[in-house]
Amino acid sequence: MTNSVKPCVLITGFAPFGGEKINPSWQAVQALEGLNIDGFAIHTKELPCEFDTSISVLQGAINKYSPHVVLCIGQAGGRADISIERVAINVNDARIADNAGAQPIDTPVVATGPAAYFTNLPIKRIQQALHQSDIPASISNTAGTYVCNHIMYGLMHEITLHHQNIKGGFVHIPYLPSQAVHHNGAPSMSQETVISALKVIVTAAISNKTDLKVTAGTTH
Ligand code: PCA
Repeated sequence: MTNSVKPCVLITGFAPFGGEKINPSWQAVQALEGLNIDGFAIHTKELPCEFDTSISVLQGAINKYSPHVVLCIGQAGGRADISIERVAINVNDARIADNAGAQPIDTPVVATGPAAYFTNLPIKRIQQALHQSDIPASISNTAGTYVCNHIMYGLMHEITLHHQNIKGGFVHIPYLPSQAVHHNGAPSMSQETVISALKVIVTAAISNKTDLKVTAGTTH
């Protein structure tokens, strides 16, 4: 089953959706294919922006590579910084149809699953490492209710059931400048900065240190 003896990291990005021509997550993620970061090989996979198939495509890549760390990346148009997701909830509530035309409303991701899963990545350490690299980043307490929340819930469910040694989580990124020009006033981040951010996140995720006890809490 394991065809990769060297330790590795699996990073996924999504296909474009919602009328966009590109998805900045896959644009950045594919630039990391084949890199080696601190002895970990980087493998990448583009996931379909579809409720029905995204989790099985992710499961296929996990089974293929047996990664130590799985990082799923997605576009969050309108967010201004790298947003490190803390939690995924067991709800699909689609504002727009996905790329297969499906628009689930208030269905569970996993019928028998718990209400939510937390990431097991050291999110505060990741945030600190990004800030030390001068990259704006924050902890997010909602990954939304669309395909990104769906994939994060699916990932953490898979880890909980079958791969408890894997560290996994989800990161949302802003529009690229080339997208933001079509969304009046929307914030953006350059691809170069996003690629640097992904490298910083991988380094922090594989460091195997426990998380920091620093607040990233909000009062509203
Ligand atoms: N962003 C969407 C789905 C795919 C993506 O890149 C989301 O935030 O749910």
